Amino acid sequence: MSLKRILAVTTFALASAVTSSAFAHAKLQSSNPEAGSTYDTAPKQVRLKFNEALEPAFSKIKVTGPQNNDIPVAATIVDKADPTVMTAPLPALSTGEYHIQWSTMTHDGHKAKGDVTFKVK
Ligand SMILES: [Cu+2]
Repeated sequence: MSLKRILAVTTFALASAVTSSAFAHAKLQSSNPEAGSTYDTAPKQVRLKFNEALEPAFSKIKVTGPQNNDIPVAATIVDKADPTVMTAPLPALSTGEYHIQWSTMTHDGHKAKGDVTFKVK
């Protein structure tokens, strides 16, 4: 093979590897509170379930409240028994709209983030 040919093959292989691993990014499968839901009783915890194991050091749940104010969340915990789940305890929430902003990293080093909005009656 010529050097040019080797380079072309190598580049193609690398590009394929990058493309296939891109599908392995963490995807949120379910959340509690659920996106778009309104609750009569304020939820006491955020629980997010992903399709892949999460890196605890890079996994964080942030919550903002009705006035875009930060809602203090004591800690984000990646479940030891099921590392596809992260949770955070919630303080007492009053009426209004809340945004959960999550960020994480899977074992392949890919980062992902997203948010979930819910309301308390
Ligand atoms: Cu990935």
